[in-house]
Amino acid sequence: RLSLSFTKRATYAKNNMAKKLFNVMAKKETNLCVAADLTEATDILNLAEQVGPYICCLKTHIDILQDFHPNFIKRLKEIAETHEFILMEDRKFADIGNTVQLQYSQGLYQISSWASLITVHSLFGRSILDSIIESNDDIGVFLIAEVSSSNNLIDEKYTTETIKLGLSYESSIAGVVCQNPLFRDFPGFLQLTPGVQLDSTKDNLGQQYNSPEKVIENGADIAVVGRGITKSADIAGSAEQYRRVLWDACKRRISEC
Ligand code: UP6
Repeated sequence: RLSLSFTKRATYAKNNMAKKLFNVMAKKETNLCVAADLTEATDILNLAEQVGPYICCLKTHIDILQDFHPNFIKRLKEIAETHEFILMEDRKFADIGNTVQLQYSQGLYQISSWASLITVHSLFGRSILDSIIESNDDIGVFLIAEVSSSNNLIDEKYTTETIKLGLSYESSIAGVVCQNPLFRDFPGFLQLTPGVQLDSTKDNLGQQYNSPEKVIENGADIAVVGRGITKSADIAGSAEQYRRVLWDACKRRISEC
């Protein structure tokens, strides 16, 4: 997986959204995903406009918005289309199938109607994936196998079983959220790694950061950068810099790129 180009890997992907993501990454030469962890709609839209040219994916936590309105989604989708990036809702679903189905497709946010990619905890097993697929079979799921926060409770068995679960749902799984190269032999899956920053190694609430080079070395195909970019005085300049550093590191890894 690690030495193949993203265009080649698109041909191995069984999930449509993973295919799309690989192709966007190759075309725009970026493996940057920005975490838009802002609480006002206009701030997220401004951020999306500024980082748009440099990202393959914009990741939201839609439930932190103070002023959510369906028009916000409409506008965000337009920006995503203009700049060719994909929307991921980092809802980290974790419940019984019936509840997840409701959380995914109902309520204020109607996530199933706009998010091309979502994150899901493997904790509840197969039923959580069945319930999501039943609501929408054109979704790309990122399963969480490892997390970046210090002293988390995930052990090796949980991580291994998560990968196994993912492999048994190949057509719905776009990839895995993790910190290490856990599935070297499956080039159709993407490794999404959060906890990335150039200037810091941690925050004061348990987040742990690695450098862009380090996460690419650890197998990341896409690196998630939040505050490293959103707190910068020059948002676009900072996104451009992260894109370049990540892509250069990735080019060194990919022999055919
Ligand atoms: N995230 C992590 N670690 C994980 C999984 N997800 O940080 O293991 C998410 C957070 C946040 C983003 O929910 O949206 O990635 C990281 O933001 P930061 O770069 O500002 O720390």
